[in-house]
Amino acid sequence: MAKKLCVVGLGYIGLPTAVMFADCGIRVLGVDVNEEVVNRLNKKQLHIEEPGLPERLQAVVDKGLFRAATSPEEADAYILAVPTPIREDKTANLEYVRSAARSIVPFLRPGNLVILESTVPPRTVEDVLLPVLKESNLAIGEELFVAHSPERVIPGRLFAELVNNDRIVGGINRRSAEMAVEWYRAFVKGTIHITDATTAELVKVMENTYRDVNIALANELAQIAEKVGVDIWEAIQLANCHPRVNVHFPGPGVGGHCIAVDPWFIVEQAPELAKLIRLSRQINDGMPTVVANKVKFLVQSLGLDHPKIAVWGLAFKGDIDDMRESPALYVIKALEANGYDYTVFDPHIHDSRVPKQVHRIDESVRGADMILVLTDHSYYKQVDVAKIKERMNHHYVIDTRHLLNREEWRQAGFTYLQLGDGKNVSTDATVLHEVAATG
Ligand code: SAJ
Repeated sequence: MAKKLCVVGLGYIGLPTAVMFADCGIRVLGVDVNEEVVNRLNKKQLHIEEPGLPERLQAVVDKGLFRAATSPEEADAYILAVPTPIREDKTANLEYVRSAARSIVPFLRPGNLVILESTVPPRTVEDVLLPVLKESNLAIGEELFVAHSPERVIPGRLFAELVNNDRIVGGINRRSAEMAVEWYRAFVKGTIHITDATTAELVKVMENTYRDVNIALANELAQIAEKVGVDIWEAIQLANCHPRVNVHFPGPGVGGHCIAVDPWFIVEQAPELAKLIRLSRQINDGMPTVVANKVKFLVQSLGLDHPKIAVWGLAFKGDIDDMRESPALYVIKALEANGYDYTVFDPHIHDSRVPKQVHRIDESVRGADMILVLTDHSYYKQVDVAKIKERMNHHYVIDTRHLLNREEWRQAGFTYLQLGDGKNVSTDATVLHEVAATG
């Protein structure tokens, strides 16, 4: 009989992971508290977008290797892939981890393995998960084996990364880690590194913190570049020619449920020591305001009484449909607070909760004074610039992502402003001045 795996949490990580195991011939039960998601998955309908997922889901449901349910069952191993949101006070809310763990306790049997994949503050396995699992009355580490193996995949390239990335497996003891490695061997081609659970927890949040701190540095440098008359995008390209330098890219802020959140999990454990980490979070969280101020400056320079802004992008990064913690949401709030009229166009997101969303690019720019690029979707690079221009009232672009072809837009008659571009701003400022003067 094929081995059976129960994956609790069928979101961006749990579902692709479950499908991946099923694809390897393992019988997988996916569990989610959301009944609608469960019903849809059993009908091979998806609630998330990820290249390769539709085909894979269809195949494993058809083969009878994957089904979804709202409660767990007995299995050989359990993977917990539930959200770990952050509270208002920036501490981790581990309630989903606790309730997922409680939900499997009645089904646990000697020899079972429980793997926590959710990103958590260091010590969560030891201090939060194990106390719940002890309620099974199984001897932890002898009858019940427990590991933390953080997911490290990037949305949009998830399946390739699930297979090819190295994986960290931290066990509460050696046997737990070895058992987890045996499971992941089913599809992981990267190296699987063994460590203890707490180290694995820190490694995961360290990786995202490294990225956050580096993005904060890029955002700070972008603002400095504007001040000293340098194009930050050119400067980064040149700096990165150095073999040991990898400056990250500035932008409207850091979104997603990982990089914008995980550094706080370190701050929570050592608030007095995590100074640089906290400051970096604050710099990145301040970027939507920096962007909104740019819009305000342009509106005021042009003397527009009723500005209309075409916002391009809701997702937190390019070519995905995820808007969790997206900086775009904060920029939009600021535009609203300033009383500006705007439309939002994102080819990947159709969400009725988002106000003023339009579903066609021509609608987004009709009567608009400026385009504000907030997400680096490839779609925006392929638009017909001349047609866009025809529909607009004034012709300005504020590109916070260095996404569009500046020369093409300029030649078409647009004034093109980029976040961090202090070199070309002077030219633009002259144009702004002229436009303002001629009305
Ligand atoms: N961003 C910048 N500048 C950059 C890079 C990114 O502003 O130079 C912004 C993006 O636009 C986005 C945010 O940062 O808003 C995060 O995007 P990302 O592509 O850096 O990362 P995520 O959140 O999609 O995925 C990260 C990845 N972690 C690392 O690269 C260390 C991924 O491997 C993890 O699996 C994922 O977090 C996670 O789940 O923790």
